[in-house]
Amino acid sequence: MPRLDLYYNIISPPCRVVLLFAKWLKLELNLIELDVLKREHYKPEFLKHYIPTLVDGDVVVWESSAILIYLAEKYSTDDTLYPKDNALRAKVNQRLFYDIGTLMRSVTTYYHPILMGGEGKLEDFKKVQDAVGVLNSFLGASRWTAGEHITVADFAIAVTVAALDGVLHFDFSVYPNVHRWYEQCKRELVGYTDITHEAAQKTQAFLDRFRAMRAAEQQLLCVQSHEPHKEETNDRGDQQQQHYTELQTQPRSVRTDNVPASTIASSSKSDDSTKMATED
Ligand SMILES: N[C@@H](CCC(=O)N[C@@H](CS)C(=O)NCC(=O)O)C(=O)O
Repeated sequence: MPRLDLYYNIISPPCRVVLLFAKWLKLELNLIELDVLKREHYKPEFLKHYIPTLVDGDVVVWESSAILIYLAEKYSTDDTLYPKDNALRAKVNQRLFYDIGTLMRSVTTYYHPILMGGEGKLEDFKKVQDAVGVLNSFLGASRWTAGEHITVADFAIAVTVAALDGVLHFDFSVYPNVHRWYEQCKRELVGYTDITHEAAQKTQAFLDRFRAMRAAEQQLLCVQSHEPHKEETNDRGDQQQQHYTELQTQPRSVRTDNVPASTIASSSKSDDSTKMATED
């Protein structure tokens, strides 16, 4: 058995995609958990900066879809997961790119202001609906997203749809094909319930920390704005400035303008085990 290191955090949807696919392939992963709020993904020993990252001997792969393809090509005996036939493979690739470039992007764009305590924009929600409508049409004539067999695309898209469910409580009833396929994913993807349940619990803890850090940051900004003149700054003021500077150098994900999209998509509030993330 090869040693496969996965740098990950279960609250991250792309990481869950890899966890689910590894279970399907019955691969044992050596899991290395990184805390993005502590900037652990910027430590010198981990130079890739993004999770999930897979290390298989000399081979390092990041981007969840690239990891799926790598694992399927190297470790699967089932050619249907990532077909060798050109036309079939093109269809699977198209589904994967649609997920990352359209569906997941629409979810994170809409959800970002909500995560920050505001409201999502109607025009962004319409883009989510359009993207789900496209998925519904993919699934109109086939059991899985790219045909009659499950492929890597189903793992990727299932986690995005689960985020839509868990975070946005999206109503799939007007997308019957998506609804049917999503229920099928929940039943058939090995480990789905356990992974989802653990993610929901940990995401809630992440959100609590995230909001506490943001509240502290805002409070300090408020204190600063009431300081009359810089020359009046005393020792206490210096300490506040230092604390503020430290907060500003917290992980990019803590800052309003830079919250990692996929982490966003993993912040939900329900701990229902059928939901992908409390997320997201
Ligand atoms: N498209 C990438 C997304 C990876 C990603 O954004 N990962 C987030 C966690 S969900 C991350 O590592 N963020 C760290 C950062 O932005 O500093 C994939 O599918 O793997």
